[in-house]
Amino acid sequence: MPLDEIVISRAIIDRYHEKLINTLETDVAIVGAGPSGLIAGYFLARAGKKVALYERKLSIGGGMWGGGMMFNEIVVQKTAIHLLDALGIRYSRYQPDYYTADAVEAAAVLTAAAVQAGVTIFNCVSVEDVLMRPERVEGLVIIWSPVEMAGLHVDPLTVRSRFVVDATGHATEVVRVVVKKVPGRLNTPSGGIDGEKSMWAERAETLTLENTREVFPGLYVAGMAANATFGGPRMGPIFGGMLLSGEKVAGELLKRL
Ligand code: 48H
Repeated sequence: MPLDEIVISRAIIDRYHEKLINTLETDVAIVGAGPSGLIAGYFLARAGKKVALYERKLSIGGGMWGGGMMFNEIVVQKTAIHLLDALGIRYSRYQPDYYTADAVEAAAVLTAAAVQAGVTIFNCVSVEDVLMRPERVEGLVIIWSPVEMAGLHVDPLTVRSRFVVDATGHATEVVRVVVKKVPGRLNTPSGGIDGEKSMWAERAETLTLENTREVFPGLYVAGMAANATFGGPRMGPIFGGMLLSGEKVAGELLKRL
């Protein structure tokens, strides 16, 4: 039978439509497909929760692909090695407590693990606002990234979720929206975004984990966004804290779902 271009188009439209409809209401909506968002999604989906993950870029993996300054290797400390083992990401020991992994393998395997666990990933989709009921985040407002990039005046769509995770990295974009619209109400020392501090790897890795928590009812922060929100320092191209943060936020949410 000759291949029919219209069947090909119909197959894509039908299948994508199914994904969109199935995720209009979810347990958890994650914003940002960097290491923390992906691993959070992996653990939540593996526990049977319905998870959608929205990523502005065409590529999945956030800042992981580039390693350090585009030297595409990442460093992971011993405390997070169990996560590389769980996912099947290969690594080698560099010095006691310092392990390295190929950044491309890490991003690719993590992405595959999340999708195969059941996370529905929407790439090229930007989150521009939240669904808010008095004093609680209850979902997201989404738009095609190319629409956002072109500055077109197109209204977005809305998805509902029991919890939202801001895993947008340094930008901490979801929290920024909440602060703008409901000023001074975050669960941070200042009530606002305390802001990312300069490099201090040891302290940053510990604080990332501590700062991974609910910052406004219904809204959790994970990964670099957790430090940016609570005023923790940056850590450079060491990724254990990001992975552990994703694991932690999934664990916290599983207690509440
Ligand atoms: C949809 C969005 C939106 C939006 C942003 O930066 P990431 O890799 O995030 P983390 O926190 O998992 O990992 C941080 C790590 O990569 C890093 O930068 C480190 C360790 N830096 C240390 C240092 O010292 O510099 O991924 C976030 C993702 C990106 O892919 C964005 O495109 C995406 O979120 N994103 N997606 N809607 N509004 N905002």
